Amino acid sequence: MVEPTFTPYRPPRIPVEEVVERSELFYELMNGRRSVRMFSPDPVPREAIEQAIATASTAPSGAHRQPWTFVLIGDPDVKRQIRQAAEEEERTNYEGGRLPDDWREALEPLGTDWHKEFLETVPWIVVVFEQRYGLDADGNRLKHFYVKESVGIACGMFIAAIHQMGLATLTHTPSPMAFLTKLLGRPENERPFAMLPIGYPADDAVVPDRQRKSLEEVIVRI
Ligand code: IYR
Repeated sequence: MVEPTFTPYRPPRIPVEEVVERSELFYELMNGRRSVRMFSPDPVPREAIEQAIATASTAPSGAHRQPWTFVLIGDPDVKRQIRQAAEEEERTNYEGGRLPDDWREALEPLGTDWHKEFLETVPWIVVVFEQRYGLDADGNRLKHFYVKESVGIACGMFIAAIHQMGLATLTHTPSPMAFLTKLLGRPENERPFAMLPIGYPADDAVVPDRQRKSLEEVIVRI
């Protein structure tokens, strides 16, 4: 039996007169984010991406197990291998008939296809792995809880951290992603969760002309 221990939590208190304005400012910041597929090759300091990973790792997680690993890739050769493998899978999806009709139709407005040039253009790729269970130094298994929920929240925080630096990313899930486990040499307790290419958007970047649901469409007040 482990006794719980507690430590004081005293974040600076924001006066109630300021909370609405702050909620608006943060909304404006985040509403300016778009998923980007057209990147600039301009360099981005490694430190900035590592700090964003540190931010992501502050996410809440089931039983505080933090069941995530972030693989940070800057090596052009590894990026090329990732692009090749991702394009091979996506070519089978788009041209080999592996995409179900309803999925193909849902993607049409995005104008995506099997070409993933951006995987080589970007200065950085982060591949997020979920740890289905923990492994200690002796190889003993530690149970993880709410793994997908925890890793999803961490990815959301990572995406927000990237956006607030004025950088862009794409939540990319080349399907299936199993090739990433082998290519990046990850252990058997980890599964690829998402791939996030990161860089400045290209000067001539465009994004699909799509609107977000309004607040009224997503909120239920009781
Ligand atoms: N993984 C494919 C297809 C794709 C799937 C969804 I869901 C998207 O929102 C966009 C693309 C690809 O990356 O092209």
